[in-house]
Amino acid sequence: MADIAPRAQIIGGCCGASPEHIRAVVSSCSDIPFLPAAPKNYTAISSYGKTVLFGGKTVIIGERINPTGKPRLKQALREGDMEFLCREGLAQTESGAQILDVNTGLPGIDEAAVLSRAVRELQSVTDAPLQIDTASAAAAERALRLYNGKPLLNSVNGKKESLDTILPLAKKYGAAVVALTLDDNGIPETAQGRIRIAETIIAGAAKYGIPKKDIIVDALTMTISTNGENAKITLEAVEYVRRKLGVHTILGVSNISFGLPERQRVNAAFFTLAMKYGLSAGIVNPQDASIMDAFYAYGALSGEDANCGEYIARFSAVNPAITSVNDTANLYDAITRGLKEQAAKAAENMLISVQPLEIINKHLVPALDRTGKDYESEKIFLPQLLMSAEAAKAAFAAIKSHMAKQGEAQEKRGKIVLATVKGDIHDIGKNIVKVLLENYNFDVIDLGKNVEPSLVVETVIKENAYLAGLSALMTTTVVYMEETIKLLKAKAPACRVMVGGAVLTQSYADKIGADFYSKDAMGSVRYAGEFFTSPQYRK
Ligand code: B12
Repeated sequence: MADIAPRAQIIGGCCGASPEHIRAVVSSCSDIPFLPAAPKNYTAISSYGKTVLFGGKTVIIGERINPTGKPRLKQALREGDMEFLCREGLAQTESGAQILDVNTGLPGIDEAAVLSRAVRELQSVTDAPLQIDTASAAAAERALRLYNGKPLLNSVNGKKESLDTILPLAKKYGAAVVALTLDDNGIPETAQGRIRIAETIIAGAAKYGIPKKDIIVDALTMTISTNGENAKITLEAVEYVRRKLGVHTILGVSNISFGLPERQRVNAAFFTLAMKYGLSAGIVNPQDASIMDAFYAYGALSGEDANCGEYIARFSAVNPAITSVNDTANLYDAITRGLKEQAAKAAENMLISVQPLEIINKHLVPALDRTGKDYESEKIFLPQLLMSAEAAKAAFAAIKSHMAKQGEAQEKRGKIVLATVKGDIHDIGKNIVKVLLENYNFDVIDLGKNVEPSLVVETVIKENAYLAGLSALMTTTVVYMEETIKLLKAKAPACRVMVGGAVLTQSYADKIGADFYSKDAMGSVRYAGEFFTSPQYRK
């Protein structure tokens, strides 16, 4: 930005710099005058590496990391399942969220501990700035302390206790703060009442040295299902605060439709109106296509989106994947981007005209290969890898149910014990093998993943199975494949072993004593078919 001085103001050294080095730096710079940073009038929220400015197009804040009305998120918070939170965060930024709201308030959990963990984990996987959303000052303080950047603290309100505890925290950690227009008398039923509270908070903040630019007023969205004036009251307050007080505004949009059917329609219309009235930031569900459609259409209509460029990019045929959550993305794209619902839908659509195996070999596996390569080269990280795996599984579930419908009940053609070996939790490939074998009427006993060699052997003996299939995906786990084969040869010598998995090769399979190797699942069907009809196999 033009008014940021293009020269270093502070020079230092990190853990590798010795005292002599620092001394030398200080002495060589001592005659450079120090220019204190000039105050700037931006309202900005930042992460370690990304800044979001308020005042241009309405800022999209993702609302989905908030347990209210979300049983799956509640469960994740109770179980400390931070991967789920990270996935929610990444899915929202993928859909257009610029800031993520993080609210972990739930009865019976240690909110301070969970919120700070959530902040730590989220900021390790996304560079989207966070809005720390809590009613507890203790939880806010812990989270603010470890946050990397300038956070948005949600929230302070007009009650004395809130002003006295939250504002000092915001000042101490340099946070911008959301000001809720309610006080000891509740939520005023007029725009004027809410504006008065906003003014009280702004004045209170000034006493702590918090400038107006760091206050973002929430004039509170109340549902129109209880009072037809509610939208008007909120919008009038938004307009006044933004235009007359010159202070930024924020609203949680979805509450407007509480109690109504087809809520997304009302939400989108209200969001459009609010943007027109001066809404600086909306806390919305960015995965709701109607909300994002309204956002892009408004940008084009208001002229904020120059030449309708963003609108066209979103809706042109070039980028069909994001036109709407309901639209079909192509399968490869949906898997690499970790979009579970789209992946399932894309697979279902493909099944109309493409054979299941072709979908697996030409779309599903190559997509996972791409993700694997991106993971290896650190273009993506574990949460994204997990999201891709989830998307692939969803696509495969659709393929599997399609195949089940087509399969006919026939006499079983032989029993096969199947497992992903010890230490390895990759089971997508093994599950494909299983479904194909079952589809060809083999009787599969699936021991799952991370299976001890001894369990494979015990099952083979107990079930009197003459064929075992082992899968391994990592260089660190093929050793257990070898161990399992050795144990099988010693304890159940009549049992044949077929192996597969991305890390294996024919020569390695030979080296570890496997009877058959295949680079794909169909090979297992061929081998099983030959084996169960061969003279070596006696029922
Ligand atoms: C999806 C995935 C995951 C998912 C797994 C989800 C699941 N439920 O399976 C998650 C995110 C959980 C995961 C975790 C990890 N992963 Co991972 N993962 C992958 C990825 C991207 C795709 C694997 C996959 O499903 N491929 C698609 C399936 C269909 O292919 P397939 O398994 O090879 O199966 C086909 C054939 O091989 C054959 N086949 C398979 N089994 C069998 C068996 C028989 C009998 C036969 C005949 C044929 C056969 O048929 C199948 C269909 O054609 C691979 C990269 C890659 N390209 O392989 C990395 C990869 C395997 N993962 C890797 C790593 C390092 C890990 C982690 C250690 C990461 C971490 N730091 O935590 C953990 C491992 C945890 C553990 N202990 O196992 C590395 C392994 C590196 C190595 N050489 O050892 C890879 C190669 C990524 C990379 N390039 O770095 N991973």
